[in-house]
Amino acid sequence: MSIELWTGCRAATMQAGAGASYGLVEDAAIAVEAGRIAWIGGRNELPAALRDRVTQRHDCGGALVTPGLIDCHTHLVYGGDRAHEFELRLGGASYEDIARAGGGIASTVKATRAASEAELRAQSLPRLRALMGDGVTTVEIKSGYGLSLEQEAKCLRVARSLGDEPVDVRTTFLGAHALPPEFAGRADDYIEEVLRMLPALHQQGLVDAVDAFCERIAFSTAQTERVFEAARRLGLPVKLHAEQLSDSGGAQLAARYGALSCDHLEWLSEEGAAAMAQAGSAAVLLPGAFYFLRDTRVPPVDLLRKHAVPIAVSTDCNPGSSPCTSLLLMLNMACTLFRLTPQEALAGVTRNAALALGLKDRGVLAPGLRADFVLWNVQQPAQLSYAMGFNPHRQTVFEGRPL
Ligand code: DI6
Ligand code: FE
Repeated sequence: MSIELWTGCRAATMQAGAGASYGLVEDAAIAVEAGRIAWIGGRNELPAALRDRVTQRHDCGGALVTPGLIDCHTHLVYGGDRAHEFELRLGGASYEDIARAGGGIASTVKATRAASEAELRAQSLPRLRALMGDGVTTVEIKSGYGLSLEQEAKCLRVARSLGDEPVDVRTTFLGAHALPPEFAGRADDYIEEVLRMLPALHQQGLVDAVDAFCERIAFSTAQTERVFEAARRLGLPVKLHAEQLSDSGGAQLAARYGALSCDHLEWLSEEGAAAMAQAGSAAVLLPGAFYFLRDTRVPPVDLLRKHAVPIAVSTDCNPGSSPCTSLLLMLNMACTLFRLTPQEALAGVTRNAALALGLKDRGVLAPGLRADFVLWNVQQPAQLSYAMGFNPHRQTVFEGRPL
């Protein structure tokens, strides 16, 4: 097998263990074989046996190289937009007021159901491409705007089809996102319906993980638990939208089911953080939603640090609470709004985002892992968090293939 060699760069490997460092390698070389990293280290230390097999060389021109970015929480497949609700909120209405009045998620459900599969794909693709332009090589996409078997299947098929692009798409079934209008006042009946949808969607190969929105405007912990039990029966991992608007103990519940992640967490308690640490669940922080909803309650980052809960950062790309398609901007907001360090923020969109998706083959630059990496026109990794709205992306390498 031939080897391609990338040199002329500094590499932020993001390998854990080196304390609060980025795992920086100066004057690095990255050897790629069959879409995987065969070797990474200082250029002068490249083993001769590998050097002899190099068939193609790439000069990175002094770029900083990081792992491909991972956006581990998005709802990017949806129809329409909610600019009008943005205007209503600017006029004084709250996100919860709008949801209770039948707007919010319900209005996106209407637009999503009305869109054909091709239309939905056409509307979603520019959002995905924007993320890819920020160096994203893996993206998680949730369903949750279809809310019936047929419509959820449509959304998940669109999400899967977006994987034709040079990006790895992971799909999450979020049937328990909101109550569809035909089930108004019958949340328990709708949960029964979700329990019927899940095995069918799983059988169609459309589900990598299962999520729920556990909140006073969505589903209770008891209802969430029924969904988690169903996921467990199918051997599917779970995640949870937890403690976004109130502390309902969702994190403890998710931890009992070994959740890959709990997401949002503005109202997370210490008990919740401890439970997550014990279960090995990642905390996915979503500064875009915090910002867009003008939230004032910052997630308890100190508690997460104290209990050594891995912190991930994501766009939460969705039409209602975070119409955001820039993961780089989330780095800045995670630092500015939540006081993450730039190192924590970058780990949050690489190493820890991989944990939040249960993916062990990416998120750091190390031998044997996927050769997904990004060349940036910066010197210091902190520059990626520092800039606002400036994109220093130079090139993405996806499974060893320069794009
Ligand atoms: N939490 C969120 O932030 C999004 N979904 C969720 O469960 C918001 C979805 C929307 O408003 O359309
Ligand atoms: Fe979300």
